[in-house]
Amino acid sequence: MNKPFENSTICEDSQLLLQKAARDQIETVWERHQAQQPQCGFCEMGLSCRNCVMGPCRVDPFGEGPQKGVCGADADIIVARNLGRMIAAGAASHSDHGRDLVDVLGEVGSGNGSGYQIRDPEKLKRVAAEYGVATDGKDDFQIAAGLADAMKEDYGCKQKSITLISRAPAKRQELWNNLGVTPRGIDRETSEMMHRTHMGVDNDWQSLLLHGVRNALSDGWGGSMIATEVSDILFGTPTPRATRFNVGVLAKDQVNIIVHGHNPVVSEMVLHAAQSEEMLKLAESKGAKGINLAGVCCTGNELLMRHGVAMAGNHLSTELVLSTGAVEMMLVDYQCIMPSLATVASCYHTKMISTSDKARFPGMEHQEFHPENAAETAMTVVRQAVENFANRGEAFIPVDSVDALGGFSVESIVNALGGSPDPLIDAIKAGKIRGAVGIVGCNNPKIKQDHGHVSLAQRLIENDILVVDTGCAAVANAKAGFKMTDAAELAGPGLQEICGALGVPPVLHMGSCVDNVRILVLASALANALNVDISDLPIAGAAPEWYSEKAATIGVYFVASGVFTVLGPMPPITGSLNIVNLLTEGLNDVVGATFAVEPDPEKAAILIRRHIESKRKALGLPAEDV
Ligand code: SF4
Ligand code: MSK
Repeated sequence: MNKPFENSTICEDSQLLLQKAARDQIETVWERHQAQQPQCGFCEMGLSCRNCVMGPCRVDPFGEGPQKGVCGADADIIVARNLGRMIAAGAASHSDHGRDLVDVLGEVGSGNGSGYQIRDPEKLKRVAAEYGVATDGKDDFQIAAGLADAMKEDYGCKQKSITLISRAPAKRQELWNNLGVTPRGIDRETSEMMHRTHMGVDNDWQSLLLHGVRNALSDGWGGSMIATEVSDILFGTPTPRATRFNVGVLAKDQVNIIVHGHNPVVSEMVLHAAQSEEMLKLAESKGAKGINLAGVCCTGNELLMRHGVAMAGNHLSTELVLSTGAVEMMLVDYQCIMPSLATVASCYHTKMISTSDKARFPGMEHQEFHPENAAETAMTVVRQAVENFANRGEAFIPVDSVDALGGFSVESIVNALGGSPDPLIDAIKAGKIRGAVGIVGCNNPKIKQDHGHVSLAQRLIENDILVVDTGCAAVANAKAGFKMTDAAELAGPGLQEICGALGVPPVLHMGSCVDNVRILVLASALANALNVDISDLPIAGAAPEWYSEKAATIGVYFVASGVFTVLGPMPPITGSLNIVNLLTEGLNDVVGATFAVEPDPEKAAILIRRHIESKRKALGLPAEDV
């Protein structure tokens, strides 16, 4: 007999909590997705436009109705403009997150960042040197102030190109220069995309897409890379550490606080407050055995990477975590936070707190965090959470958590390899590891929760392909048990041997969504060591369950950096065959990599294995037929 909700999710905790949510009459993302059926076919194909009020317009894909919008834009132009705006929104989101961190770095440098510190002074100096910021005779605070100013320049348009693009292999930089897609300023490229897609500006679909590449690169090698580097400087560069996953990380006898969103600026402070003597004593006085801070989505991944904080779930689990009735407070910052959460929380005792001026939610209490008040505000909200413990009704925590290892920054991977990428390269050359794949991105109710991530990861590791992952994919693979060191038993013999020798699992957690840039840096290190371009490496990317505009941008900067990338859900481009052909074939001649779209993870695994073996062959390494 089928288990209830097994068509919605492969996760036992989600299946059991969906039953509980149904009993409690909680509406979830799956029901709302069902209620939207059938979704608009014009929009799914990218063929609708509402960029001006002569419209909205749509182009008939069957050739019977209108073939042009009121302004005369055809299917190619409309699809390209829509995709361009999607990339711009994704780049703006991650890069604005990066800017918030740069602001905190600047405040710390000028002595106003109460509670924030420089946790990785060595990285501060290393990145400062890349930016040409003088460090001799200066203390960490002066260097931080100088680096923050230099990074702010990257957001504007005073330079010819953004600074960290120099981390890419020389051949890749040259290719970007020749194509005219080297990003000039982070904000500039996003702003220019909005300009180009205004009615009557850029009406050449190829030129629009080329700017989409430049815009995405401004995020991948700009805003997101700054976000990751500054997070490491302020909060520490991750090192491997033990942690736990799934809704079983909630504690029946403790105050449970969940952090949700993306920016560690808030969650780091909440963690410190939750660990303070004062709050622990208060919790004890209220009959709780402690304060249990756990995460969902990427702000949770940030804390996991640096502190081993446990993760209760990924994107599609966020409502279900609340339906346990065991959460005293959920604090949110921004991105991927469903507006429905406050409604779900209102059915239980859970307090919902929004913390960012730029992300407000109906039904949530707003407690704004700024560098100068963050430490104090964190204590205030944690106190409220502890006081709310007395209001908890019956809690339903239906599963035990799964153990895992997280915290694989590029630095910690290189350390695990003994200080250089050479052992990894030797293992790839010898064929013990066939190649490496980054599995990234979200959940999407169009795909059974975690099925895409987990099935793909399983097929890859059993074929000796090392998997690195981030974001909600990383949570999915950890829930499935792939991040325990003994998960190496699930890998093929070559990967198993390497994992055993290094004491690492076959799937390495590299962090949050902005941390996809760690994968770019690792790929560059491998390419430089082999004296080839990234597009020559036996590597690939996959976003099996993506939903977000940010994921679209990540996909474009991966491909533009030379990484073949397989998407699960189809992006809204099928209204233009020209654009489908360019993205899935033509880009190979332009950037040496393409997209593929394959929702079935078994077939996606075959596509990726074929690609990896073809790259091995081209490098003169032993290759197999797939
Ligand atoms: Fe219609 Fe053109 Fe306006 Fe778009 S920009 S809504 S296609 S008139
Ligand atoms: S949180 S962008 S659902 S990975 Fe980064 Fe998850 Fe995707 Fe949000």
